Amino acid sequence: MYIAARPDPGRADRSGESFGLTHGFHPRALTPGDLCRKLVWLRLLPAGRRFFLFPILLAGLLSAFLGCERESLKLECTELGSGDLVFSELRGDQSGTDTWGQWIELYNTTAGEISLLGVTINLRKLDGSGERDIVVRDRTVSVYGQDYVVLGRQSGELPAHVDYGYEDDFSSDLYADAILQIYACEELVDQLVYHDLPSEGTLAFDGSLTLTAVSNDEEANWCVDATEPSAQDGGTTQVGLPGTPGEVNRPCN
Ligand SMILES: [Ca+2]
Ligand SMILES: [Ca+2]
Repeated sequence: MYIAARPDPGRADRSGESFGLTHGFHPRALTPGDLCRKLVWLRLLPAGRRFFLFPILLAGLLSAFLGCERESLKLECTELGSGDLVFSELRGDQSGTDTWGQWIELYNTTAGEISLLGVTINLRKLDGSGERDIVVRDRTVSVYGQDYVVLGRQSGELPAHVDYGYEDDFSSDLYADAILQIYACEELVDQLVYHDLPSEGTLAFDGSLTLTAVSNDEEANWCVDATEPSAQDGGTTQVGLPGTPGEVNRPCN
């Protein structure tokens, strides 16, 4: 009795036809890429058993001979247009007693909700040193249209005013003078150059102006918000000059 070989989904050709379904099983030529993928899997087998030692060694040697490259794992990301998500307020290290912490506030300029999964904040000092990436790895973090989201230097349980904790990526103080960039799927979404991050309160885009990726490039549109906290800011339990995390900024004048 003839038993047709089961179609292997991994071997479907580019036209969508599956080997075995329409043509019966026809082994195709093994390309160097196929061989590399098989060798990578072989090298992932547990190495603790003597039985696997020889094939693993052979796979390593063959991989090196073929010039196999490890397939990179691609992080899921949200595709955004230029200016969809922009910098709105920064809170750096504070000179006095402070419990609010350091954070970066972003604003969704679009009408729709944006997932922040994979969104990356690139930080550099203005001399080019200290470059780091903060990557949002939590798929539950999103921001509604024309609303604000706060990335704070925290890990673990977050305070109420922080939506995502970035301390695992960047535990230093925010730089006093820096260039910050937002990337989504490796596309630049917004850029901000700032000087003199205050040690009392926040550096905030003028809340009386329309916030866009272009208007926030103008340093004259930013000012220090060192307003004393009110009861609504959680002033009874938090210490420091909070700025407006997650809220529209105060007007500069
Ligand atoms: Ca900008
Ligand atoms: Ca704000």
